[in-house]
Amino acid sequence: MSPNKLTLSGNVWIAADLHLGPDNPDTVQDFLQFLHSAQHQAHNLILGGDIFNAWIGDDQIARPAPWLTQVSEALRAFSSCHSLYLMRGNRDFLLGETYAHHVHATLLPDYVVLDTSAGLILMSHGDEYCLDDLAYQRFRYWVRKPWLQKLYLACPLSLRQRIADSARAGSQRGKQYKSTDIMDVQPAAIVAACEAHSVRAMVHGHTHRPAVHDIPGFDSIRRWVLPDWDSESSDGVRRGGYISIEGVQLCLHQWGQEDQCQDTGRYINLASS
Ligand code: LP5
Ligand code: MN
Repeated sequence: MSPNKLTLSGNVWIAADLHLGPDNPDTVQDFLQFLHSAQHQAHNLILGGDIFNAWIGDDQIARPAPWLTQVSEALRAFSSCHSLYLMRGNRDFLLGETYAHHVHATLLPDYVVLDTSAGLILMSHGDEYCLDDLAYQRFRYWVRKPWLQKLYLACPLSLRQRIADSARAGSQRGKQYKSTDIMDVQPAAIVAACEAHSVRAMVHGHTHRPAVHDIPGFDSIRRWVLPDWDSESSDGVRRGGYISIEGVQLCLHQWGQEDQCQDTGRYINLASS
């Protein structure tokens, strides 16, 4: 099996952009509830990046915060009799094999072609397709350098936390001056990725703009964007959801909204057409 191909039998649930952390207690509780539901309905669960709000290294599991203990125990309970897969995002690109092993999960590469009952689907976190966001692509270029990650991970956890907080603050400031367009995926990059892997469906997260899109001019390619999770807002509106793959049907589920379901038999299998 190629490292970027994953054959999944049975139902698949995919979620991303949970942003779990000490400042998001209600979102953590919603995720624990979601995992409980997934136990009874999904054979496979893929968490597609930005699982954590800022991951500063696997070694934090040596003395985990209570919220992380709760999440890790729930993930281990799920993976004790289901298949669990973790993909890294731009907030948790430092997730490693140690944590994956800790929760009995498989760590996925930055993109993977899922071979599912609904056909072939290209999946990634999605940040790598935001090519117009040059500041971000520069950031991504440097923080993916193994030597820089090694240098960072050699720092005390307290210093790593301060650096992460600084990066988060820098990011929040930077986004204030960016147009929403450049913080979305570049359609041409999506088409190129789908054609490179002979697939007609992509699932990604990162943009926090959940929807099902045709690509302009390429109506045979469909892009599914995963919901971001946020249950902390004072107005009580909870953001969140997931994509399910059952039989030949893909469904986008968002809290408080109608499910968007599509029978993928028509277009998804480029290889079989
Ligand atoms: O994350 P979000 O949603 O706010 O915005 C993202 C892009 N920003 C990022 C930065 C992350 O939020 C930072 C997470 C910290 C993780 C912990 C590890 C920290 C250091 C590891 C060193 C090996 O991803 C944002 C995009 C937006 O998505 C939409 O796509 O626009 O990109 C930017 O804001 C680009 C900025 O230039 C990022 C500036 C970060 C400051 C870097 C200083 C710290 C580097 C430390 C090096 C040792
Ligand atoms: Mn992201």
